[in-house]
Amino acid sequence: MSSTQLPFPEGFLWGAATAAYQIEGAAHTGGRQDSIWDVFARVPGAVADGHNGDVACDHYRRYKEDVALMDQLHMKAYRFSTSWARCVPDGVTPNPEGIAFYSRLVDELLAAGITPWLTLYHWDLPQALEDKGGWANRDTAYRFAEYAALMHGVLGDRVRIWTTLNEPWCSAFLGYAAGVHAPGRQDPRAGLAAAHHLLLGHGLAARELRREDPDATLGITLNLTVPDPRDPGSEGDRDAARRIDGQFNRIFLDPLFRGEYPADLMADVAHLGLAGLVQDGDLDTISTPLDLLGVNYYHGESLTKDPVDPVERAGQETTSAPGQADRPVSSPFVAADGVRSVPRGLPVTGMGWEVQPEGLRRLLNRLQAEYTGPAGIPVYITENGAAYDDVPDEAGFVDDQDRLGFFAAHLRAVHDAIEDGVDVRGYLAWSLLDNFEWSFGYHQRFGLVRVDYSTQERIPKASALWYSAVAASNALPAGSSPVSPAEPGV
Ligand code: GBH
Repeated sequence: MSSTQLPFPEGFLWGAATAAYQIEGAAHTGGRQDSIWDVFARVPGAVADGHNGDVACDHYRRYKEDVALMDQLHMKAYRFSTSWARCVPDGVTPNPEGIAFYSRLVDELLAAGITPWLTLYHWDLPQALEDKGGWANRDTAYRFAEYAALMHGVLGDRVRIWTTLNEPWCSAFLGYAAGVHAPGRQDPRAGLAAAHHLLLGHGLAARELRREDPDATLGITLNLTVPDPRDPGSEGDRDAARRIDGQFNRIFLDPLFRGEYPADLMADVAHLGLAGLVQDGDLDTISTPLDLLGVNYYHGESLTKDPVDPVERAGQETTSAPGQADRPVSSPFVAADGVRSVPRGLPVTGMGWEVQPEGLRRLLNRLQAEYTGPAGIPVYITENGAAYDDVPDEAGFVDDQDRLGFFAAHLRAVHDAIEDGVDVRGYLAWSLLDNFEWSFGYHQRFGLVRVDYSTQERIPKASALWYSAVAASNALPAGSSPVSPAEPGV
């Protein structure tokens, strides 16, 4: 290895991630019934151009080809999710045919020497459970623990890394408060109830899995942000950053790692009924010790309470997807009236999200200092990646230097964080394949591998070839640009 490379610690886990509804298709095959995303996708204006996951990447049928592709790309681990609506279509009765798909997938991965990393919930609640109130109903947490035990009973002999939820913030607040994700409800009280019941479901499932399988590696994945006040000298901006930190990060981190909701958050949301939902023992269940924290990082936020001036508003880009404009949505921030995120002039991805690798280094340092370090557990990056407007050549090859640069800069930030002393053990790129990007449908492409949706042909992009070489050598090549040193967070 040349001395100009930046090596990662031995055994660093390199891989890629996907989610069931985003890639599988076969939405009405093998006993699968509607999830909340199947139903939401039928709401006019909910998903760009009426796209849905009926076919997606047809991974349900092409999983062998996809595992072979991962193998060629030197992936050591594959993070996938199991579809609750496929495995327990009515929310109560197991569907052996649906579960058998994941058994075949896991066998295929193990035969290729790829570690399966299973996520139990990546947003596809059986619609039958939503009909009974979904995550706003406490019962859903108990159904989730039953589903976890069911899946473990079939796959626990072969799957050793079990993560419960992917990004409960999105499920709760984009799904139940903002209405931009399924089930499309717009009720701040329901958003908070969903957040608590997701945490409870996580805790009940973690306890159950721990009891059945003391040696399993258990965790959860959170999407975390780096909230900075636009003007650190402004009291209003500091309060804006504190509120967003509370409602995005600490609302999950504190119950999980400290067994309590943050006092300032509870004061902010006092009028919305969260305290009344928390029963004796819930926080003990929720803080069941874990073996790892999965972190999904995309970008941070610069926050202010200054009112928008009309000229600035006119120039602001919309973040809603094409085809969504006629469907009014609410804010995911339930007690942060007047708070807004302002662009900092950083480069942006195809989603309009700012590219902010130094935020990842700061986030990892903060977690080590305040949460995972004291708990003595490692962090894994379970998602990080970018959508760009890919332009394939005649052979379908995409020379995505923008995405490659995004990965390089963020991996450099991870490397820096490790040198700072943060215990980061792996990186799972989002995503293996172009796929169904939720409300944006198939318009936004996050894949290392291009998918031609008319032929289902898979063609690795330049970023995939680069990432594969990084994984094979366990090192970043020379010339990966440094990111600015860690600055104090809020
Ligand atoms: C992840 O979520 C998902 O896990 C994955 O399925 C998805 O495909 C991938 O990222 C790409 O989108 O403007 O204040 O409402 C993304 C997490 C959380 C990132 C919300 C953007 C905007 C916050 N997203 N965030 S706000």
